[in-house]
Amino acid sequence: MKKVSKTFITALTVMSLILHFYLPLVPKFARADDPPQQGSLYIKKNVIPHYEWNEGPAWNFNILGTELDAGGWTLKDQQWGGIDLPPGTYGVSESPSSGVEPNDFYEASYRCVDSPNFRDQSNTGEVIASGTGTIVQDLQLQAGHTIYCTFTNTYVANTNCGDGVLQTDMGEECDDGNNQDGDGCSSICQIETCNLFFSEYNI
Ligand SMILES: [Ca+2]
Ligand SMILES: [Ca+2]
Repeated sequence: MKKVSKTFITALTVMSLILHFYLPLVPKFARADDPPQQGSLYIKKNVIPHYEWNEGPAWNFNILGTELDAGGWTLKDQQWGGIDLPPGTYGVSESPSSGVEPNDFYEASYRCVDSPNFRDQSNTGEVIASGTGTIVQDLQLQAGHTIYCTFTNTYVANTNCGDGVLQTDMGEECDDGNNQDGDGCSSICQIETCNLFFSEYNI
């Protein structure tokens, strides 16, 4: 009995020593009520008129910031991406990715809101940036906040194709004064190439 007590006391001592030296080394896990140390940035793509889900052209989005180069996403109509970032100043730029034809023209605009709630997907809050174009800069992201930016592209038909004036800035490769195919300049003002067909058989 005496031996057991000694063993027990020794075990208690060892346990106490372990707890005394080890516990301070255990990392402090964030509790649910701890304020977030980061903010969130959400980007949504909006194309008018809308496409079916996962259809239509795509755009590349890049996030550049003072804290880090956060990369980006490729998004189609109604798709969105989100990322947690350290507080800092960020910018977002978009560029056509795939499926945007040379004769497709889109008026580009953006609108960013700042919400004091972390990972807020409601797309509501104070408007901190809006305008035309494909680049937004100087977004001030605060810890615990969410900045939600919507990039809208509205399709605009090129009504200048067929007016006989070459407008390369509207994507015209040619303009022969009409909107007909088969005459070397297509109905959407793209150069038509001749297709030569050869018989596969020797008759
Ligand atoms: Ca033209
Ligand atoms: Ca033509």
